[in-house]
Amino acid sequence: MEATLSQADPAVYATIQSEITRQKDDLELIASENYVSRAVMDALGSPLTNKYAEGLPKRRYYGGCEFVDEVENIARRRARELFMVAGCDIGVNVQPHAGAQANQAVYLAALKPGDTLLGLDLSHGGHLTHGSPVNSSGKLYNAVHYQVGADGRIDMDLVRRRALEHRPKLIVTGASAYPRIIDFEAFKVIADEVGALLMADIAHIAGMVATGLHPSPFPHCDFVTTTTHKTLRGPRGGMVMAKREHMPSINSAVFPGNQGGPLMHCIAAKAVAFGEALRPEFKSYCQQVLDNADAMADRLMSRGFALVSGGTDNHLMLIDLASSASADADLTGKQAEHILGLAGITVNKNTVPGEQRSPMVTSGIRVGTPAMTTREMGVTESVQIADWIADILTSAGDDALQVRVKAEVTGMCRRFPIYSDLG
Ligand code: DSN
Repeated sequence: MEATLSQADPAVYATIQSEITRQKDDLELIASENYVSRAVMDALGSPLTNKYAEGLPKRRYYGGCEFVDEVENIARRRARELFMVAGCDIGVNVQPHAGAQANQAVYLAALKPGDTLLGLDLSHGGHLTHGSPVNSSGKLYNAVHYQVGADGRIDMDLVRRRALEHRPKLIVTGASAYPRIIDFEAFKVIADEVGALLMADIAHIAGMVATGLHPSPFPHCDFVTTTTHKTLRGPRGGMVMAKREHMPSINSAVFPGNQGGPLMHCIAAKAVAFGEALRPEFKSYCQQVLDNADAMADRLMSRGFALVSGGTDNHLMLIDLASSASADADLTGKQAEHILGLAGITVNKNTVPGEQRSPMVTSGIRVGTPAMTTREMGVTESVQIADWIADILTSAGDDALQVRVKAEVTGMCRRFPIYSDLG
């Protein structure tokens, strides 16, 4: 019972050590990833993982919940403080295990099987859980989609036309690969015109919303879902917020509708992360995330790369390789991800609007600044990173260049260390 992980299970311990080294020495540019604080990790690794606590604080199906009740209430209180706007009373459920479960809970609360939901097309920046045919949201519900226009921005006229044509019960806004501000107010006008409920999935932009650097979905939206581990920099997990009148149906959709016992160690870690996000330093961090993305986007464009929508307003950008003057026209997202990975730069391949290739190949890559900014890298480093990306993508197959860039990447990462006492 008292043996440490290294003593009890050297095989698992070794993989964790290798992953710590990878996180320390490689440049993490996956737009949905970040580095949590040691305080968040301490909560995650705590004995709260042992506790069953189905139900809500003071209304549990198990005994011994007095302390986990307290921690869940702290998490709910802090989340409300982060996302509440004046004059709009909201409730919060911090139990969803992930963003997908948060979205499922809203659908279960708002829709019946066969009802229509209208969301952003996956290949135009949407998410699997916004009605993809391979996800339960596209199997259980009649999912229809809107797209971005030729300028790479959500086409609000098309959203309105689709809404008038299909009369959805729920309109879903939010994205997982969309680089521009989302106009929640404009969505609300359309939702009201067709009598639809409105949901925003702010998983990617939650940090900016919490700090006022992106417009809030409240009071326009009925439901707001998020993950807690992207720009919000908390543990992996999800959360649903809703206007107060929807909370009874949201709470029962989370449990018993979708989930069993909540993960109380994750909820404690969410509470810690929300506390961190309420501090003024977190707003400075989110502003730096935006400044870094802006600098990186500008440099990539000046090096001849085409970005979907011609730039970014947020923490991410999408390089459209097929439209980039500088990239080899045949270079796929899969190949780009691979050769950047060899140079210690981690990104993900991503579909782009009008995609001709499969999601496993793609014509684009998604690049984001939340994790590198947590290391305290700034605009100078962002420009250097953009140059490395441009060098690698314009010289596919140049092994010597990959080796040189990899060494420089490691050097930069060591100047901006993380988890100094680990690994
Ligand atoms: N996998 C997340 C992302 O990378 O955006 C969304 O679920």
